[in-house]
Amino acid sequence: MKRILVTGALGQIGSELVVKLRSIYGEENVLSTDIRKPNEINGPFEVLDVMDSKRMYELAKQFGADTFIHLAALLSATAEKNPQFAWHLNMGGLVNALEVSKELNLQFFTPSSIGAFGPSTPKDNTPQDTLQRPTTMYGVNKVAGELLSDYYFNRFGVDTRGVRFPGLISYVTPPGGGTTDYAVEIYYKAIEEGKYTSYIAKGTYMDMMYMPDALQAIVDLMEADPSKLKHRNAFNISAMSFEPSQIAGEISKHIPTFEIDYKIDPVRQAIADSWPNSIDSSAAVEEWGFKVEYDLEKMTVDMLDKLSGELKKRG
Ligand code: AKB
Repeated sequence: MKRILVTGALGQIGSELVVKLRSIYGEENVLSTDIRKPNEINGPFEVLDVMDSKRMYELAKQFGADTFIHLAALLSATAEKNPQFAWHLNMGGLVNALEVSKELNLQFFTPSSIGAFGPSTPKDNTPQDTLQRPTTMYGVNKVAGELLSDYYFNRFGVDTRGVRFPGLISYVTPPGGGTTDYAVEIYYKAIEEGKYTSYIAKGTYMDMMYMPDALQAIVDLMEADPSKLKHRNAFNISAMSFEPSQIAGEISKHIPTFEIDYKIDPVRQAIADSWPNSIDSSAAVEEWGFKVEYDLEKMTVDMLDKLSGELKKRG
């Protein structure tokens, strides 16, 4: 990776990934793009609607990109509200990005998700290669995306790579429209109000990861020796698996008066119930040395500390 174009760069992953990539590869070597302009522009930025394939091609060519990181997509709960639009954006944007990567010979990354699994997938320690019959539009998009990325590698030789992200937790940019978002909201509410009403039921386990580990995973996979990659586009990766009362218990160690109660959102609960409890990341460990630094305990200490500082700054 030397000249990197990122789509969806103002989203939850993109806003932090761009900063990390610029710190490694140089500010001028990372082109941040999004459908909207940021409040403040730091470093190279262009407005890009990923449905506009012509502009996407032109921007990548003008910038002299050698790497394409495609993040623009709707998350699971939003996709369920407007499945037709989700298909249009998630698949249309991905095909455009893969075509540009094929035409300009770019290395390519796009994230898949634990959402690529469904109710018939083995629930615990879900294997790397297993049944994938998701029941959400997001999941359908993710499975199709995994297959399409494999196809562009096998058919056209595009150096496509990807991971199945679990829920990502960070204090910088809140996620929008995901099923795992509760695990971010809970920290905001714990600091601001001392209590949280969870839309996900007690006992519902899902995989999660702290953002610094997710960003490092992207860099490590993109830098990995291609001859070692057997899976390429859909590596299971996870740092922890917990359910709402466990994260609440961890927060209570630092805010002893913190309380959690439950008001279940049937749509997001049904999505969560269709996903694994925990996934097996061993293929990622073996093929490119995937590792994490944060477990629930360490993440909670850092989240509460950094988010308190952020919220004070924001007033
Ligand atoms: C979501 O909840 O939709 C995402 C994901 C796990 O892909 N965070």
